[in-house]
Amino acid sequence: MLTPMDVFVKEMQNLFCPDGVYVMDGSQREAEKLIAIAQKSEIDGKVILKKLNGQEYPNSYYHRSNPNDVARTEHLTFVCTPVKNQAGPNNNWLDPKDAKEKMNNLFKGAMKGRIMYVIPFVMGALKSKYAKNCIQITDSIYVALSMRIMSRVGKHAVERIGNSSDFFRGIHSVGDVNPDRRFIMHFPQDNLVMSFGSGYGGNALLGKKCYSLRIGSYLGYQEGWLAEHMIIIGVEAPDHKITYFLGAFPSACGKTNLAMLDPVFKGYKVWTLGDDIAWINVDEDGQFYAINPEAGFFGVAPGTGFTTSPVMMKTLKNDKFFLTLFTNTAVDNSNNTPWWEGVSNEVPLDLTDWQGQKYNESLGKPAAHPNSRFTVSIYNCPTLSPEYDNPKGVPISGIIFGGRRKSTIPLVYEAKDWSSGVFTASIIGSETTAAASGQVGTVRRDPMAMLPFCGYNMGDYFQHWLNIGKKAKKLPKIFMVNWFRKDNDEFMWPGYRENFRVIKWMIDRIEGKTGVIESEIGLLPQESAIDLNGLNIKKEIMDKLLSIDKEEWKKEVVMIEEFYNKFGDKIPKDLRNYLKELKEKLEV
Ligand code: OXD
Ligand code: MN
Repeated sequence: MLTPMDVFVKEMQNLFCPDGVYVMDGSQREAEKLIAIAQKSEIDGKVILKKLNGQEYPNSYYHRSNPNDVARTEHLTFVCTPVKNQAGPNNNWLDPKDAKEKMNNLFKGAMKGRIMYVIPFVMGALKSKYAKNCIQITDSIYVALSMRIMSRVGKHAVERIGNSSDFFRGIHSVGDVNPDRRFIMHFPQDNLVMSFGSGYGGNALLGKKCYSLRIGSYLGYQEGWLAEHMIIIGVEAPDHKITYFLGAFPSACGKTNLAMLDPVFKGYKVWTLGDDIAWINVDEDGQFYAINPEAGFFGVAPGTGFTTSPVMMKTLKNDKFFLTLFTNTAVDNSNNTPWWEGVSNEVPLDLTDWQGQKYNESLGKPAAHPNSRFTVSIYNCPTLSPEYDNPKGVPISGIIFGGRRKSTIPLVYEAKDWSSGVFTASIIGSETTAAASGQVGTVRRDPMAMLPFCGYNMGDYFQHWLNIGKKAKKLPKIFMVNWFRKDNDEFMWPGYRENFRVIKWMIDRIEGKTGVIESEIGLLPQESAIDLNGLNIKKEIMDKLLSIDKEEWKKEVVMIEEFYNKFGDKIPKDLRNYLKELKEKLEV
């Protein structure tokens, strides 16, 4: 008897016409075999994987992508719901029938001369009732190997799926990596993603943004949970009490650094549970619990170094897991190590840039692509929380939202309660970065840091957030932070490890140890409530960091209102009321 999985694989084989089919079992032997093949195979005249210096970076390999395929392509990403307004103005939309026809035409025969890899995987710990079963099809060995780092691939997933037809279907082919024939199509109602023409992480590792966020957020909407673009950390105090936080920031705002923070204060420790995605459930007691569905980090390399991100550097240099990948960094030929801006102060003399050319610093371009990445197992992380594999997840006491803003947003403030916290998160704006193709540095609204990842109408999503708050009994506190405020083009707050000072204040708030000052936008720390011991920062700067500039906020509310208006009456009444109140307070 054929299982639904067998039927799916057969269907894919008939569609793609590959030379062979390989079903991944997740074994060590398989890993060695695939790595060996990737070292011998070429794409566009480039070997797929090159071994790096194992003394410096154990089990590490280098991959150079097609230069046209280096970031997520939001303009080519679609959410295909039966009715357009279900996808909302936050998504590109196509009719599901048309989208499937388009994709099937691209897929037809696309794997001739190639192997079709079948990747059974689980997002979440195998024993977790919150984990989900998935199958991805791909013709990219780089994608297949990356999935072995980022998720739990192999026989256990097949066993978990068994005879069920309830699994995510992710169908992927790199095609000819032509941006004119590149599409990432989501079908939330069918638990299905079709992706063609890109090998880039966010477009091709379908368990990540595509499933765990876009499809996941829709499943959460249906099933009563949340799939969020969030880190998960546990902060251990000197008395060993651990407070768990979630943190949502738009791409490349230092989320990964925060997930691995090395606190400035003695006796504190940050335990890492995840750096990108959290699935949040409310348990029988009404308490928020979060799991990280992923098993690895797909992090931005530039800016990662021993001073700024010591834990990540140790993760990259750890030899626990069998494979770490570096994509589109430069390579220092003197010792065959990956190199990127920020990993060392000096530019190596004999450097090959991310496009394979001898690097010439005088041309003023970076050697590593600004969105060059490492793909590394979470089990390599020296601060991995012992609770990471806990099937239930960890109980959440605080949610930190943030954005990258030169002005307007104070260093930190707290929302009065859950629903005003939902409002606060719904109005996040952030300057765009290199993680997505397009203009860098302009402010765009990015509610909950989910704008590119919410798989349904964001108006409905806001309502879902409000509803979840009603379902829970013990609600986490909601905070908003901005590490990036500038004065005369200089960052006012030192950031990095010093951010822990703000987190410590949050713990004091959660434990009711310190009061607040009410402002137009929320609750601000009392004078001297943030521990600045040992930090040389002027009082005027601190005052400015924690001040509200009404004139700036008056401009902000205009942008917020414009954003809200795109969603028409889908914006929940409560949120409209908060905006109205804010305008009144600002005397707009
Ligand atoms: C990521 C992103 O890659 O958010 O995590 O773009
Ligand atoms: Mn992300």
